[in-house]
Amino acid sequence: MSKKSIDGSVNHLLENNKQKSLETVWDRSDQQKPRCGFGERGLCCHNCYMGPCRINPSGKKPQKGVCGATAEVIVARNFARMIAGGAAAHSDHGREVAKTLLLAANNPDSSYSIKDVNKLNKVAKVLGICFQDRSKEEIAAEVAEKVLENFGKQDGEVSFIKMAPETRQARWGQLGIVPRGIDREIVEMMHRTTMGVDHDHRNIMLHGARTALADGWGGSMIATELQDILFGTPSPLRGQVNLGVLSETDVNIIVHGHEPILSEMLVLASQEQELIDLAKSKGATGINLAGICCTANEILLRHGVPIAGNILQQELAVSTGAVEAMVVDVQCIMPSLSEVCKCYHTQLITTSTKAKIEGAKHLEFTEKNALKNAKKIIKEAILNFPNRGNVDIPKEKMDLIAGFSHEAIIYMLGGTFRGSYVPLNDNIINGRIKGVAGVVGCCNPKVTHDQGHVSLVEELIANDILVVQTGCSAIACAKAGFLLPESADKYAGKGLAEVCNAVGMPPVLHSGSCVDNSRILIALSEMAKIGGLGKDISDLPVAGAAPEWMSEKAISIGQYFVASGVFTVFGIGLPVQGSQVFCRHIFEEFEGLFGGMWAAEPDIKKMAGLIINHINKKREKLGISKAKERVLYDMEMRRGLEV
Ligand code: SF4
Ligand code: MSK
Repeated sequence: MSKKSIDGSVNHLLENNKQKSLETVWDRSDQQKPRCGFGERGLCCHNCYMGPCRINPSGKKPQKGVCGATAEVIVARNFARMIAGGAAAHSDHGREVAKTLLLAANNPDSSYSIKDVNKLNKVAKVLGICFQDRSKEEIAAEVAEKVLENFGKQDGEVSFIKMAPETRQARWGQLGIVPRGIDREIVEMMHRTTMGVDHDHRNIMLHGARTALADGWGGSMIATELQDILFGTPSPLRGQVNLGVLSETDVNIIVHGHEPILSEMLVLASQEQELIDLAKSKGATGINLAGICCTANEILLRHGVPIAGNILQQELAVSTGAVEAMVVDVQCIMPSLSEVCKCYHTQLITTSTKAKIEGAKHLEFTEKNALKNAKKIIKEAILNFPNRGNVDIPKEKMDLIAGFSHEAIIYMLGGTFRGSYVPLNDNIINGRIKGVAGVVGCCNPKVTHDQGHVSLVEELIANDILVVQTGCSAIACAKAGFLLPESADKYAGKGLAEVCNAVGMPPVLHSGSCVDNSRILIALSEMAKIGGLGKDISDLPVAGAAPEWMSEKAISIGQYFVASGVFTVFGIGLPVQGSQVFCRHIFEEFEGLFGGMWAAEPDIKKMAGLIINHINKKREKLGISKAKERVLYDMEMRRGLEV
């Protein structure tokens, strides 16, 4: 049997689970084979009950749905609805964060407070809110109210759009796709794609771009910026990753999902002496909090809390027998957890009114009862410790450095006095760094777990491309050891390694969770604004990739990257390949519209080749592909590195 993962901890537990007949995501993925070819190509429509309809990909009949919808209309509607789903998830997250900031500002007794005043003032400035001679609570309340308006606005534009380069904003204006209000664009996307409305695939995708921009420059950016205000802007810190972070002697609690509103409170509660004493009274040595998925990235970046694994490791974490409680909020939580938990003592605890699971214990968590309920949850876990049976904790774990918010990248590269993207742009112009790639997204049991992320990143850094990561992709590369400064000498090309060694950073920068892809948008905007690499994001030698994607959120992220001017390539496949007309539109025609376009490439070597070629093409266009080789590593440049 071929290995399901390149991660030894996964293969070890899968082997054990097979003997126990414990079903996991890989078994269920196999049971789905052969998959529906219509669905895989995006050719199935069930938007009304004259259907469901499908288009025959061989060219034979049927070539239209009952209503007359063609392949390109059906594919476009399905793709656009994925964007709407992803944008809704990220933006609803952003809304909860904004409500929490408002609570922290208005209620001094709440469990939340304003941690990063610099970031608060910065955001207030972008929003046009006065921050001089005012209390941080006053400013925060106005910031929260202003961004909350962004969700329900009918006209105008969402606030953070103005952080994009002017040329980019002008392009969006010409295309008529500046997002007006976040909820409005998502609703309109659903309306346009319901039966009998928008039947022009190009027009559908223009609004698809607008909806995705409402996510990247709206909901996701609100989530990231306001989380930084509430919980602190990440800066580099050490942590550990993989199932080996679970403890044989502590009470293990895993927090899984996306919103740090919950996980931050669990971090606080897990440090309460009273609860640590309770854990000891039950025979444990202490409390060990670990994370899975994006909420893990959030608390890793701000507190160094260890990460137990990425999305495909959630069932396996339970099957170690060492987890007293799996606490979940929203997104990427498999309903199968309930079945797996039944085979062990693990208590599955749901916390969001939006996300309940049959068989789980529900302890409602709101921003109003936050710390009190976090303590209650931790106590549940502690009381479960005596029920623990045999444990099988894999030995695999790896050190890492995370916390590269765009502010931290500026500081790393430029120091306190030269804090800007100038040194990064300089190093791209002089060719030590060839370009930057954002490698992000999920894992998918259709392909060998983690392999796409790790192989792609290895290839890119070897070619002097600086990699910025988020989500499960960052966790995969952390497990492979790429997130350590010493990996520069081991894996990076000579030029990239030289820059990394000069500033002490890894060649792969962990920037956070999926909503934190908005950090990458801000970083790219800054690079464009600084100068030397063109005027727009689409001029930069940069690219995006999601080698093992699976979620609607990934499609929304991909589309906002493309609409922001970034060449973006997805692995595995895209559910659009049933229409050549639609493929031509997003793989080719998009470049003329947005300056960025989609690509789909399941072969990771070829994917790396596409990215490297694209970056080289941009370098050539900027006139920096030749000159740098002649002046590489001269004394002046060496001095330039001493930042
Ligand atoms: Fe079929 Fe058209 Fe209804 Fe879709 S909207 S199910 S293609 S009739
Ligand atoms: S979306 S990156 S599976 S957590 Fe954050 Fe979920 Fe991981 Fe995609």
